[in-house]
Amino acid sequence: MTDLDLLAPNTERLSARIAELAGFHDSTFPGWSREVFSEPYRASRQWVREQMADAGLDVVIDAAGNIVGRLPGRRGGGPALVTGSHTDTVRQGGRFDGIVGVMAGIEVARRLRETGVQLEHDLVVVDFLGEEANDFGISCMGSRAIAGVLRPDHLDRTDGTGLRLGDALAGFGLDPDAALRQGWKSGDVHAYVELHVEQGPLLEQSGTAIGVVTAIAGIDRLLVHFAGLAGHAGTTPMADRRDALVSAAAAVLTVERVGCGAPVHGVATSGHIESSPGSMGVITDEARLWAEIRSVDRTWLHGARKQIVDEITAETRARGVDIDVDWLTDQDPVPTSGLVQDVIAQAADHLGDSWKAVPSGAGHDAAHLSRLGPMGMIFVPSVGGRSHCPEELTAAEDIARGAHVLASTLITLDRREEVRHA
Ligand code: HGY
Ligand code: MN
Ligand code: MN
Repeated sequence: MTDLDLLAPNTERLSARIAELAGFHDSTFPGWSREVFSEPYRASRQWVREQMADAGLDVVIDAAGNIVGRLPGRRGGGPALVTGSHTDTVRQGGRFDGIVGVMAGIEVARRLRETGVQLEHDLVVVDFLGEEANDFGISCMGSRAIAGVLRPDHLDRTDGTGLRLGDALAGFGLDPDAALRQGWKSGDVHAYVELHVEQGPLLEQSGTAIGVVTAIAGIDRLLVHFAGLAGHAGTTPMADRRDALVSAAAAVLTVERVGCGAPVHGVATSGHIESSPGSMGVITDEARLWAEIRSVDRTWLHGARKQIVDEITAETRARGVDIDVDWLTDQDPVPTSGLVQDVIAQAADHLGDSWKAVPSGAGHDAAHLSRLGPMGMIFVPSVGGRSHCPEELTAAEDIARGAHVLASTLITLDRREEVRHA
């Protein structure tokens, strides 16, 4: 039996820990809600910290709230093998998105200690703070800080209540100013590999066990402000109206039409509309629309940005409504390391798992970690391709299979002197 086989995860333990973490959720919502800065999230961070310590990791919480566990390697210090993901959820989310990557990383640490296998490089397992899209419009808060791309203007973003992100971080016991300065150096990372549920249908539809991720989609999120003219819904002739809500609704259809026109992987989604005064009998004078476009194809993404703004602006102004567009994020697509892809595929082959190359339509912390070193991602199937909903589900044996491929990939990368940032 080789080391690669030695590190098979304890499936029951891994499954039980994932279920235990799901217990930290806001039960006033259907499904599983553990949004960033929420009380269930605060309580869960202490539990994750204890899990890491119990697995033999030296744990620190950095200024941005990332939980960073380190298992010293034979060489001690130097570039580390890094894995991890996030444990925050979307509102009414599921039990596996992100969680699987953090718990599998902790399970790898446990198996290293139980088997006595010692790595050359330190193993670092990270639970990144606030990966999900949130009311501040800034996802991947913690991994941006680690990658050194969390900016002062990000901290000035406010949520719907006017709370600044910087103040929310401080209220969570963190140090936002220090978070701006805590970026890791590129020499800190030998390689980064993240296990994640696919959140889409490709693996299940093809009956494939492992996804070797080729690229992570770029995500551009926008907030559109519509300013019309309030008036009486009963006496104002239709032709004289400047209805902000109608303009926002037309914009929702334009966003959908742009997404449907993508010749390659490209999608466009409207997530939320707010309107005021929001009363029957009153023509809406203010509306706001939050939307996003995503693609692994940079050219389409940039073209879609322009197309959406041009078309929404033209149709809004034609209704006599004023418009203002704020781009909240402009995250370009990120290719994964070809070398890490090959190592993941070899590990799957060695373990007898079917695999296929797949793009990630979802965004991930890995996109930011790729600034620090060679990055790869391993997907396991999502039942029905569902995610970001209570029905999100990945079978325990599929998670264990992914954790085993993760362990084998890390061991193989550990033995390579240099993992080219290819
Ligand atoms: O929204 C996403 O793409 C990821 O699940 N945070
Ligand atoms: Mn995720
Ligand atoms: Mn997610």
